Amino acid sequence: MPRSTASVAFAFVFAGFALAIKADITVDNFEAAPFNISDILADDLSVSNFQTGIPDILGGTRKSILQTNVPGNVSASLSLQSVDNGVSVTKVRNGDPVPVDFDAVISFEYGAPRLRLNTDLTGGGQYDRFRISFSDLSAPIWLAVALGENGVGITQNQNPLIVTGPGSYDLPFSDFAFATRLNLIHVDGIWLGLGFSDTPASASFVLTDFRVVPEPAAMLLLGAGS
Ligand SMILES: [Ca+2]
Ligand SMILES: [Ca+2]
Repeated sequence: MPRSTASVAFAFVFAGFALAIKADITVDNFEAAPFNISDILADDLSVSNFQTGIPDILGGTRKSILQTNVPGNVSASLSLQSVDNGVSVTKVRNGDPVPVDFDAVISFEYGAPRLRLNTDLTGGGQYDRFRISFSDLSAPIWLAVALGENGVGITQNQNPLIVTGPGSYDLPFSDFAFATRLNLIHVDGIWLGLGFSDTPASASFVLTDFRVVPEPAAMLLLGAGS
């Protein structure tokens, strides 16, 4: 009975699609709103870029902030040319200045302070971690995520995540210190920070995705139950 087989197959496709949609929250997939910014030490200030109305990202706004802390330069650009686009970030340090914590840092802000996301990051208890993906990385970088709730405060992951190569890195919510009593179901702002260390003098990475996902085992159970 070809027709009923087809409807059954269709039902499975739709069921799979519904699960895929519920399987995570895209904070930013870097698939829209290209930009290009760069910074040099000269003014000792950061350079930023604020974009609004971006489809498919949480809250629809992205603020990108870039700063070099040593003589040299750092640049970031998002161009939409590949299947999985990402922000390409490159730092170059001139000479051997007195070492600082980071040669250069880049961060991305979603929501606060200009917008209150008021988002339930757990998706009703489904999700328990951030997942950040890189398609390219020439030297280790430091990664941190901070969360803000309006009128409550800000909290950050306690153990900095060191990114050592291309791939996806998980940051469980359990790694955040909730001393400020920030509630994961009322998150207003999300901040992702990435820092270049002082070795080597030049380095680069491509950040392709930033999302909230379930515990991997929970996802397997979900798949088994479908
Ligand atoms: Ca500067
Ligand atoms: Ca992407």
